[in-house]
Amino acid sequence: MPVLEGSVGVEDLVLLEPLDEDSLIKNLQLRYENKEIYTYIGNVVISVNPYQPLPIYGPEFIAKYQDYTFYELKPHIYALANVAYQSLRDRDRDQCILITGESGAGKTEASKLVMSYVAAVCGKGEQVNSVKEQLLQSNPVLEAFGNAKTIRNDNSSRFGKYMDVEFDFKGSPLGGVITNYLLEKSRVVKQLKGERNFHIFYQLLAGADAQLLRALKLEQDASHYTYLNGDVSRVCGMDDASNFRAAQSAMSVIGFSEDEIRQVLEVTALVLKLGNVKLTDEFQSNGIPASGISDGKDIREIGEMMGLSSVELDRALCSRTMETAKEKVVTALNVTQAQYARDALAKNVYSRLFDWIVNRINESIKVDTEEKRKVMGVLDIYGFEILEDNSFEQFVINYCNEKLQQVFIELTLKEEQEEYKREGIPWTKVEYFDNGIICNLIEHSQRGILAMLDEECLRPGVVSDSTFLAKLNQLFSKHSHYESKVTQNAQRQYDHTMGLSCFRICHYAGKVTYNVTGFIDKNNDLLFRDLSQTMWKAQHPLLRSLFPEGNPKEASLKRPPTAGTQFKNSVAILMKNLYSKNPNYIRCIKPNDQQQKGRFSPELAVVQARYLGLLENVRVRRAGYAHRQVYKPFLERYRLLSRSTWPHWNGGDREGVEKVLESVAVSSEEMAYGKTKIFIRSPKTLFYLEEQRRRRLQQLATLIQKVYRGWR
Ligand code: AD9
Ligand code: MG
Repeated sequence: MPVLEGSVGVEDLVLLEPLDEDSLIKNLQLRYENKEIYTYIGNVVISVNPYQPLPIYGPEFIAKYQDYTFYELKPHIYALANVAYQSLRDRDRDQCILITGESGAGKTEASKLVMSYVAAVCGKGEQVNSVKEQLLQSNPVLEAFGNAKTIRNDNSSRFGKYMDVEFDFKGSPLGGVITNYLLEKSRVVKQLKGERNFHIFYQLLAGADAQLLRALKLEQDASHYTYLNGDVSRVCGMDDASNFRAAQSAMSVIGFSEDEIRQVLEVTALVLKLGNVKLTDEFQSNGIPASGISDGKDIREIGEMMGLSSVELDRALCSRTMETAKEKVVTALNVTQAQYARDALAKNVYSRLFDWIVNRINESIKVDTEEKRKVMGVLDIYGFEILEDNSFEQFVINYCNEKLQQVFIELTLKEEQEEYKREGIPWTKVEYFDNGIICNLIEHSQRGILAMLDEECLRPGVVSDSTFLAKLNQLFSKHSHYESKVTQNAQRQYDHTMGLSCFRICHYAGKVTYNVTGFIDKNNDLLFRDLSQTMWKAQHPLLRSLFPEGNPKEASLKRPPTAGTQFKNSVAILMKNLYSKNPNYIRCIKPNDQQQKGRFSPELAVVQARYLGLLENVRVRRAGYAHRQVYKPFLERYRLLSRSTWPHWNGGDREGVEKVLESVAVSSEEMAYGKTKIFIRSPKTLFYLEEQRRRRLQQLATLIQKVYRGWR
């Protein structure tokens, strides 16, 4: 086999020669430059972001992929969606589609392609169409509230998303459930240079008419708002005003009432206005620093909209009540503390609003039936992140990616090897790295990093990020995947890149250095009780409902789980869900950092290929067989190819398959006979069989026509 066959390389990396990183990347590049953005590794789809609309989507292509089997047409996400949907419908196997890759690689677009494919092929009728519409319309709403322009992607999802779509026994959609993960709420109050806040803020200002703006007490000019970076209020090619109308109409399609939509916009406006509350230095009579609100207009308007007096709000923002067993002590906050409280409130209101929206969508798309359902899950979640400065967010995101890699290893690699063992087929063992040890380092319930962090957060006395780090250093001084300045010094390694407040984890995808500054605070994620109690007193029904813990009757002394524990728990639920399904993978690659069409940077791609474990994936796939099928259906499909098995065959299934493959002269190296299945080594052979079958069917059709004419 030549290295790069024809003008567009090989369509399945299983066929690559020689098999190394360099030829893998060259093959992707060659294909990309010929606008072939999809390539297979067996049944895994690699997708390289084209950054331009390609004429390979839409009804015509959907119809084509619906009619052919996986290897018969060019690689495509539609082919994967088709296999997943058909095996869900016809073989009753729940499916999940895991889409991974770094920011801007095309995950969200891929998930939309999967959804639109499935929506196009899965049943008809008024009721079914209305369910489809609701499921599809959840996207513009979640994108408005959960996406933002970042340096890497103009439409970056700032949350992880998993959506289960549920079908009836015929394969018609009934509804679904969306789970969201870790919205990047710090963006509400601060963005990097060149980045924006969440789209909805700009959409609201650009798209609301004068009357709505007046009702929400908003100025149209984005630069008026402290929480919106003045330098990038517009994104090239993005129409905020029309996206606003799309998001509003999507909310009503889903089933939000007009009143609910209005309340959602009011809360959004409130967040924006909170940022403009100016806090200034004040001093108490005893000279102790305090804070106050300098301009009364904003706080008055906010109070009116929330249904609170500005005195109450002022008190909640500028002071803190400490409760002891015996008494309540009110202390004044200095300006820095009050600003912190204001920003914490804004972040909390927004992230709770986002959760509320997801729940509200779920209420509308919930399936209200006891009948057995088939499920297809689609996961669009942040890829592995190594930034210049890595903090708590990167730590949990990378933890999630370790877990996904574990699913990949368990389900694909192990399953592959075990299947050969089960089937009694000789197998040369492929060495692969089992990342269980790293997952354990992070998640072990007593001795994991997350447990240590929780312990530190809950420990009485003076705790800080550095006491947390000291604890890690002590516990993991000998761990093969943990490093810090202290452990390095102990081993006389002198590494100038390691800061004093950092620790490093050797992830499966590479080493990442995390700065512990802020870990305790972010993990605690506590809102001063004064703020939640005040919000709960608000007359605004939606706002008030976002702070149930503010209700004095509900207020328990038990603190809510930390951010890290919540994340770990939701990842555990996700894993359980994924393990119960048949996985399908889409691995997305970003070809350049400029979001430009036609540019492929091999240096950038090779790093991503490593993170995604592509080479290892090909090696396992190649060590084995690309296709396998139980004897009986295989024989049924191809028995017309042999005179021994067609038109009648009375022997066993396996013998029948042997006869078929003998008669089409498939080389013996190309196949192996397992206990229950036939294994075909390369996709080409399968394609050849399909081609033979099609010809034979044509011959038979012509023959039948002749006979029929003869009769007449
Ligand atoms: V992030 O982790 O949410 O920041 P994603 O989701 O991986 O990221 P996204 O799907 O948003 O990336 O893709 C980024 C941009 O690339 C899109 O806005 C499109 O402009 C472009 N893109 C991605 N896939 C395709 C495609 N198949 N065809 C055309 C595409 N353009
Ligand atoms: Mg995305």
